[in-house]
Amino acid sequence: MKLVARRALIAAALSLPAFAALAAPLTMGFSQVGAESEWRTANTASIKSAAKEAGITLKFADAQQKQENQVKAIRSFIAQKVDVIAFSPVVESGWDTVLKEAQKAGIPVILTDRAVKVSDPSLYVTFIGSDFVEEGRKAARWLLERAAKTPGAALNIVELQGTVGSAPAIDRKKGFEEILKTNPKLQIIRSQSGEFTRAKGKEVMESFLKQRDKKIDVLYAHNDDMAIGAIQAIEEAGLKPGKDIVIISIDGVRGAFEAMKAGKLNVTVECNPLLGPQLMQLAKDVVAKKPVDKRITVIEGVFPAEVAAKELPNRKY
Ligand code: GYE
Repeated sequence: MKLVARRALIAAALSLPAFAALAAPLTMGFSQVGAESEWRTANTASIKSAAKEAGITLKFADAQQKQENQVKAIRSFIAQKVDVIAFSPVVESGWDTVLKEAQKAGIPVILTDRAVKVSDPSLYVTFIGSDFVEEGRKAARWLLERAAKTPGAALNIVELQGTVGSAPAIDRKKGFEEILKTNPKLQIIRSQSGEFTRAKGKEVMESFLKQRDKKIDVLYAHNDDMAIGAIQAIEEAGLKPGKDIVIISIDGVRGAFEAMKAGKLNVTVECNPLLGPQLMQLAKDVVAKKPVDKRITVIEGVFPAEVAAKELPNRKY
């Protein structure tokens, strides 16, 4: 074919509406939980940079840990007719109505990081995130192994839970208790929410330490930020974190590795926040109506203090 004729053909193809629709960048509405922790900051950065890289137009809304703000954001994404909605639900329940609205508008929904409890699973296409129950089990297994070195010794555990009603708080408690049950000498004596933040973690730990009826041997925090806040409270109470009180937490953020290096935290169970690239690929597949798995999990490890110094330079968040 002559060059001129080929050019004419390409020009005609480019003006076809179907072609234009294919070439148009995909728009994603993303409702984030908030900015409560180091984990969340890394997660947000990963989503924003991956969207850019994938050529996806991202409409990003921070819900400041409030479900009502997430519902508002999702409704506004529906009104703006985005191609796909992704969100990390702050709590598990109460999503049916707004997800039905998205379904009615024909907009697919992808869950990231946290799961929901809905009456109809077709209200979302897929869920990508960690297995929080398994993270709780890993935390307890580490403790059981440590306790096996002093057989028969009783250990009093205090627990700092994440946001009330959130999937990671519910599941990390469940997984931890499931394994803990196998050694009745290990007992949770107090358990309260520290809302996944340093400030609240510190405040709740202070109140645990004030109740002097029982000695605290172990702290299990559902995330590193609360553990870091609690470390401060423990030091202010004149105790040595990591020694007088053994501390176990979850996430594996840089701050936790630094605390382990300083001997103040004993172990962190990894929870990978870098979900952006996978999420963008999923969004493209979902919009293109390719089949995707309903549940996509992330593979993660456990890092005890002994490996902290060696691992720290490799950490990406
Ligand atoms: O562990 C915590 C954050 O949902 C996995 O939320 C996430 C949790 C994470 O605030 O640090």
